Amino acid sequence: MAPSRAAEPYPPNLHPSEAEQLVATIKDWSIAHGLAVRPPPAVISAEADPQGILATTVPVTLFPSPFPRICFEQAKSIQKAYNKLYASIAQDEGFLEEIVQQIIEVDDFIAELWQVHLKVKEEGYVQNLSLGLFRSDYMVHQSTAEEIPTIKQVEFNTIASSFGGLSSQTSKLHKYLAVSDYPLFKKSLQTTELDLPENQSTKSLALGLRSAYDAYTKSENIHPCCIIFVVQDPERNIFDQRHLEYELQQHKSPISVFRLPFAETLTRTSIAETSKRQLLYHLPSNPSKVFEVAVVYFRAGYGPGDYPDASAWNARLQIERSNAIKCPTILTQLAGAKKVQQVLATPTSSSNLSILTRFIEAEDPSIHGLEDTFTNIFPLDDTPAGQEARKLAIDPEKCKGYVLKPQREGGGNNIYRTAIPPFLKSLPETHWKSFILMEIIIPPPVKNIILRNGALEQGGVICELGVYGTCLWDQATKKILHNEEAGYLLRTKGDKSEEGGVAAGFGSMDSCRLV
Ligand SMILES: *[C@@H]1O[C@H](CO)[C@@H](O)[C@H](O)[C@H]1NC(C)=O
Ligand SMILES: *[C@@H]1O[C@H](CO)[C@@H](O)[C@H](O)[C@H]1NC(C)=O
Ligand SMILES: CC(=O)N[C@H]1CO[C@H](CO)[C@@H](O)[C@@H]1O
Repeated sequence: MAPSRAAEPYPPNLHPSEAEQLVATIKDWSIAHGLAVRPPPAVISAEADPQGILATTVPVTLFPSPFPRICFEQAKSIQKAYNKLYASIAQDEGFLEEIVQQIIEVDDFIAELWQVHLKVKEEGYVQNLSLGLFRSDYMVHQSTAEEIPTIKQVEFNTIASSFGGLSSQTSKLHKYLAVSDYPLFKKSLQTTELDLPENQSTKSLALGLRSAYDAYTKSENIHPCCIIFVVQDPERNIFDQRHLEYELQQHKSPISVFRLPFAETLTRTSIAETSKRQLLYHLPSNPSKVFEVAVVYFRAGYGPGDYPDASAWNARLQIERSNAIKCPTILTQLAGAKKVQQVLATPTSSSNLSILTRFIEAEDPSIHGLEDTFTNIFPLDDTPAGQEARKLAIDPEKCKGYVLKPQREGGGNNIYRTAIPPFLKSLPETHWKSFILMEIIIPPPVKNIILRNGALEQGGVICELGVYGTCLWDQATKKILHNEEAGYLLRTKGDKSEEGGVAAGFGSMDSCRLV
C-alpha cells in the first residue's frame, strides 16, 4: 500500500468554515447533476409536496473512501467470470429446481416464481435470449493490519441491481471536488494525489440494454420497438433509473424507453396473437399508438411486496411468456436466490470437486478467482454441513464469527454474533433451516464524513463495493453474445449500523480512492 504522506489525517480535519463551503458545493453540484432522490416522507411530508415536485440530495461522503487497489482490481477482474457463472446457473434448470425444492417450504415467493416458469415452459418459451444486468457486492476482509486485504462476496444481484446511474455521478462529484474545493484547504488532496478510478456504470449498463435491443431488432418487427422499465410507483430512487434512460436516448441512435409501473402491466401491455407472442405496449396518452417491446428491464418485481394479488402474478406471467428479452427471466432471478449463493459457498471436503465445476470447466482458471471471493456460508439443515453449522451457531464463543441471515428473499433482519444462540433457542429446531449462517467479514478501519439531509455525520465507516456486469446469452445454445464488466458502486455506512442500503436510509453513496 502506498505510504500516506506524513501525519496528514484522512479525511482531513475540517475547520467549520471549510466544512460549510464543502457542503454548499456538494448540495448544488448534486442537484445540478441529478445526484438526487425524491425526499423521504420523514424529511418532506406528502402534504408539504402534494404535486411531487421536490428532489433532495442523495446521502454522500464528503471524500472518496480509501480502498485497497488490489481488492478493486481483483473485483473487476473476475466480473466477467461471475457473469458467465450466473448465465450458466440460469441455464441449468435441473439445478435451480433442486434449489427451489429445498426452500419451497419456507419461501412462498420463490415457489410462486417457479410456478410462473413452469407455466411458460409448458406452453414453450418463444424467446431464447436472456439479459442480465448483475451486481456483485463485496466487502474488504482484513482481520489484522498485517494481513493482505482480500474481497469477500456479500451477495450477487441478478434483478434490479440499482445505483449504477447515481454511482457514475458520485465519482464525478468527487473528481470535481478534487480540482475545485479540496485544494482550498488541503494541498495534499489534489487530483494528482488522489487516484480516482473512472466509473462508467451508467454508460456500460446502458450498453448492456442496447446489446439486447439490437439483438431483438435484428429480426422482423411488427411495430416500432422500445425498451420498457418496469418500475415501482411511487419510486424515490427515480433519478438513478432516469440516468440510464437518458443514456439510451442520448445515443446517436436513440431508443424509445417507457416507464411502466408494474401494477399497470396488464392495462398497458398485451400479447400479439401470433406464434411469436410479441409484447405490445400501448401509449397511455394515445392507446392506438403501439410499440413492440424488445427488452423488459425490471426495477420492480424482485420481492414479495410487489405481488399483492393474483393479477400481479398474471402480469409477471404475461411478460415472461412474451417474446420480449427479459432482464431478468424468472430463471435468472432465481439464480440470484440466497440459497444458490450458499450452495456455491458451502465448503466441501477436499476430496470433493468444487460445485463450480458443474457450471465452469474444471480446468478454467477463473474457478479459483471466484472461490477466493467466497465467504463460508452454511445451511442449518440436516445435511452434514448443516449439522456442523448448528453446532457453530449455538456455541457461545464460535458464534462470534458469524451472522445469521433469513433464507427467504427480501425478508427479515440479520442476527449477529452472540445474539444468534438465544435467537435460535427461541425457535423450534424445525424452523432453523429457514436461515443460513455466514462467516462475518472483518473490514479494515476507515473514517469518513457523510452528508445526509443537510447534516454531517463523521466517524468510522464500512464500505461495500459493488461491481456491475452485463451479459446477454442464448438459453438454448448457451452461446454468450455479450459479456462485460460494467463499472462499480461504493456504498458506505456508519460502522455502528449493521444494515446497509442508501435508499433504506442507512448508507450513503461514495467513490473509491485507490490506495
Ligand atoms: C461430496 O460431499 C457430499 C456432501 O458433503 C457428500 O455427500 C459426498 O459423498 C462427497 N463426495 C465425495 C466424492 O467425496
Ligand atoms: C430457441 O431454441 C429452440 C430450442 O433449441 C429452437 O428450436 C428455436 O428455434 C429457437 N428459437 C429461436 C428464435 O432461435
Ligand atoms: C459514465 C460516466 O460518468 N463516466 C465518467 C467516468 O469518469 C470519467 C473520468 O472522470 C469521465 O470522463 C466519464 O464521463
